[in-house]
Amino acid sequence: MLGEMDLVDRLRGIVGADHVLVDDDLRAGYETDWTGRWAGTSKAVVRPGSTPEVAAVLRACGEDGVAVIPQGGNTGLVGGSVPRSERPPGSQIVLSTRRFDALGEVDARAMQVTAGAGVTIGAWRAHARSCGLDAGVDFAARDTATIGGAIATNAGGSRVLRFGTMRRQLAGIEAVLPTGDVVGSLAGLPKETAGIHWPSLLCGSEGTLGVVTRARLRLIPHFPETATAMVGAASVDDAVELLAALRSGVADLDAVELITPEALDLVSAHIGADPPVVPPADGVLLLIDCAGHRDPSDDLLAVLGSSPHVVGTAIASDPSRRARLLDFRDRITEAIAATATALGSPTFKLDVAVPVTHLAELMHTAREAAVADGCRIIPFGHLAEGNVHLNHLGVRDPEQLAATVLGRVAELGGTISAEHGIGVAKARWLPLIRSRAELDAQRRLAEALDPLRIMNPGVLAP
Ligand code: FAD
Ligand code: LAC
Ligand code: ZN
Repeated sequence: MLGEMDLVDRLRGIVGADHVLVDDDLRAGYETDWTGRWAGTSKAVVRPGSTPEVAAVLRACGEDGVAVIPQGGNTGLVGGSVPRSERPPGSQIVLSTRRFDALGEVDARAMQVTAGAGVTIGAWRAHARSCGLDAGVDFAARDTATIGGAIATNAGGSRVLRFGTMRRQLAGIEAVLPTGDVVGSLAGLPKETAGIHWPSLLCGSEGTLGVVTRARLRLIPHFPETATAMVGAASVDDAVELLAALRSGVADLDAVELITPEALDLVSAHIGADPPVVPPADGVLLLIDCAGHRDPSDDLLAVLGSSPHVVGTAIASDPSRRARLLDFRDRITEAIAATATALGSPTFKLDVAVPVTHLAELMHTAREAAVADGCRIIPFGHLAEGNVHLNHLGVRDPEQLAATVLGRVAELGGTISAEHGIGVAKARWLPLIRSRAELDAQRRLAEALDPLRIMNPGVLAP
């Protein structure tokens, strides 16, 4: 074991002294997560600027048995991107990918682009749009969340219904294994059957198997004609019926999102705007987004007009009115965070999904559990994937609340992590949805790739 200064000095030698942050105030922004719930102290924040530098950093940390916490935009909501509070500061570093911010030229013929792991989702989208194309993944943290973080968490967002999660956008990957070996390809072949497919293995591994440095990303057509609707439904079950009608009747359907009255109240106050549709008592709102080469309004209106499940509609196709409608969905998490800050206590977040048929039952369980705890619940989410984000303010007994809700989710055939990842926040509940055999196999795989066990300790590990 080499001394503390030795490792910091060697890291300075690898990435340059300016990119090894050791002062408390310089490290601070990298050491607390977006929610304020998770924080820890590290020996240093290291910011490599090239793939060989990442490899050398991982080798140096391996030699000293120092853990590496990969970090992109630090917008993750499950505590996986910041140092562990229970570990000694000297035993862990943060490896920030923010300097991997290069975007290659758009390959219009292949409809692909190569992006550094530190490129933001918003920059990927803007780059694609500047060439008449678009990005298939989008979510509210777009201007901070990175390609590497989105791959590591297999991020979802609003367009999953049409274009899938981050996994489906991946045509190639370059990553550094904990041993310092570089794997993957950025050639972007649409298909290849030759053993391990690195994008498949690494996507969703939450920084436990290696550091993603670059990715070859698929691009989608840019659909300039849009129609967005805010619609009321009398119940979650009615909303699910309407979802089915939309999926079969609207060819250019991009997103069907769920806004509950609790979320609507909060976001309306936060953005200072009244919603054009008020949900019926015990009902919900749907935010429906369509985009096509031709105006999708007629298709959308035909389905909404013939559905018995619609109670109130506002529709917009011009960009500014559409953006105003989308804000009621996009800015809910921000509104919840502002409320939590005002209350001085972080939100207790669950991110669950069940088959849509069981969504109403799950929502009922979640609301009852919140009443039993005495906390305030703000549910919302991605209706098309049966995915609700359950946000609890002022929770008294998070363990009991989680046991009730996550236990029911598992019974209903759902998942305890639809898109945010397991991180450290959900690790203890992973056995609810993964068998002992699956968890053992996952551990053995991590040990094989990371024999010194330096990558993101505690994440994905019950
Ligand atoms: P970080 O937070 O830095 O890291 C997340 C995880 O990935 C950590 O475990 C980290 O160790 C690992 N990691 C990061 N970079 C790398 C890398 N290069 N190589 C290996 N491992 C790495 N998520 C959704 O899926 N859908 C949404 O709709 C959505 N909306 C959000 C809205 C808001 C307002 C906020 C704050 C978050 C939202 N998120 C959403 C969660 C979050 O933005 C995503 O999980 C995102 O993918 C994280 O990206 P990041 O760059 O911030 O990653
Ligand atoms: C959203 C994040 C929180 O859907 O996943 O807004
Ligand atoms: Zn979400």
